Amino acid sequence: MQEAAKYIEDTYAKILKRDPDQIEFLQAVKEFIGSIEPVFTAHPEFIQQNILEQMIEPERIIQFRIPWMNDQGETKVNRGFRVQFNSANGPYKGGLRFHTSVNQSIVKFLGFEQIFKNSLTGLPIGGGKGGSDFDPKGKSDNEVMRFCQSFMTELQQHIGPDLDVPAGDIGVGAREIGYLYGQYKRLNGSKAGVLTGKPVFLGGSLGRTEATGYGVVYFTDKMLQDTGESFKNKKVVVSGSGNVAIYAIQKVHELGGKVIACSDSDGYIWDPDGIDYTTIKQLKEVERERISEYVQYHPKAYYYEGSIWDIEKEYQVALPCATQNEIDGENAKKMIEKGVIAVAEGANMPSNLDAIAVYQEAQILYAPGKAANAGGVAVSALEMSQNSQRLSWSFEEVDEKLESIMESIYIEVRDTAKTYHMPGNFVVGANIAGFMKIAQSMISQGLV
Ligand code: NDP
Ligand code: 2IT
Repeated sequence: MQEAAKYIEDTYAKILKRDPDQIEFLQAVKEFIGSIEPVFTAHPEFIQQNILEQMIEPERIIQFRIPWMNDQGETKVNRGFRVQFNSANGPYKGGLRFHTSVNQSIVKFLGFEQIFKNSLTGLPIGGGKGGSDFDPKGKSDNEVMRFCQSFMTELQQHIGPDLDVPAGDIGVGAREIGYLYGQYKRLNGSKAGVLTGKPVFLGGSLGRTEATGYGVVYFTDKMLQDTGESFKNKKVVVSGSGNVAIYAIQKVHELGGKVIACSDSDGYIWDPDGIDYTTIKQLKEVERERISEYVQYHPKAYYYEGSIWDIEKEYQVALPCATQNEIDGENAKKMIEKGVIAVAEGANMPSNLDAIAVYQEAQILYAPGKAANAGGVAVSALEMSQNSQRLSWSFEEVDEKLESIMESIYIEVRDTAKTYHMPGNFVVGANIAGFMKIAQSMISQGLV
């Protein structure tokens, strides 16, 4: 066995022993280390400095209790987390997720992915992630506000504009960020740069709401164009109907494609006329309703219970924008049968390892989340710049910068895959390109 392969295998065995129950985290690490052997072969100093084990172990994990009171006057307790994973490239940066499934494994997998994603943006941000097992669904605005205040009362001592800058993720949008910022400000005074994704009148950036969805479509468009294709007349399936999905749908339509289906955690809708994103926006952002309601407004559409990836329609582009592990090997095979030529991940780790193997075997275009969904965090970093300069850029300026960042990421990922003799393998391209900047940055700072 080569030295690099053995080093990587031994390091994985160590983390498996340390955290055998952290299924999602182990999966994210496994996907990553599957790509990096050629780098360790070319750079023995990375082995000598044990850079992989340093990178896989978070710098710090904070876990805390969040007591809050519901509208009936009952005391509830949730668990909060912040994983400050890697600060080699700048302040910890990454979202907060509020979902019943949140635990240490989930925040660690998300934080680990975030390191490489943030590195790919080329902007000076480290990697972190946090959240809570609180479920905002069905809660009143007042309950969400009290929860956010309690969450921030604890979190505030660990974050800051130059230290750790959270943002949104599943279950955390402008409403939650507003409440979190209000409580931070009450305790620490006005420091807009401590959170991103803020409502615009609190110092948020124009274009941040749209950034992840638009970004994934910009990335996909570049990838399609490189093979002589485009979104024109393509049928597209987008999973989810939240922040990322809504703006992905809007941008696909702007570029001439037709999104025929989208979903929530209960089921999916199919609309032969193409999904009307303004209805989804109203249902999900304003009314906080279920996707099944869509058919009340669009009688030609159908609602089906179950996974969107069971859809029995032909389509060419899949944009998973819901959650981790929503696509398994069987779903991936079905996609190929239905005519899919490109998959680009708006969500983090939506395809499990079997699904990725199916895409690679079928040689379709596949853009992993850490590259394709980096537009959200990239515009978050632009929001940090605007906050520290105390100015705000127009929507068009931000959107232009976003598109150019997504293009640069695409080119870097594509070219890195070629350099390492695996042209078209964007998993390898994203992992290696993201990794190199962090590894070099960590080594240049010595053991810290
Ligand atoms: P939202 O909370 O706005 O929307 C999430 C959507 O996914 C909802 O439609 C939700 O349905 C669905 N969903 C959530 N959990 C599940 C599940 N277990 N099974 C099926 N569907 C599910 O979140 P975002 O749009 O912000 O995030 C979506 C994905 O994109 C996540 O993976 C996130 O990490 C990733 N991401 C987000 C970024 C951002 O800027 N917001 C940036 C980069 C990546 P329901 O309402 O029924 O729960
Ligand atoms: O997964 C992600 O990149 C996000 N949820 C966005 C993070 C951010 O800091 O904007």
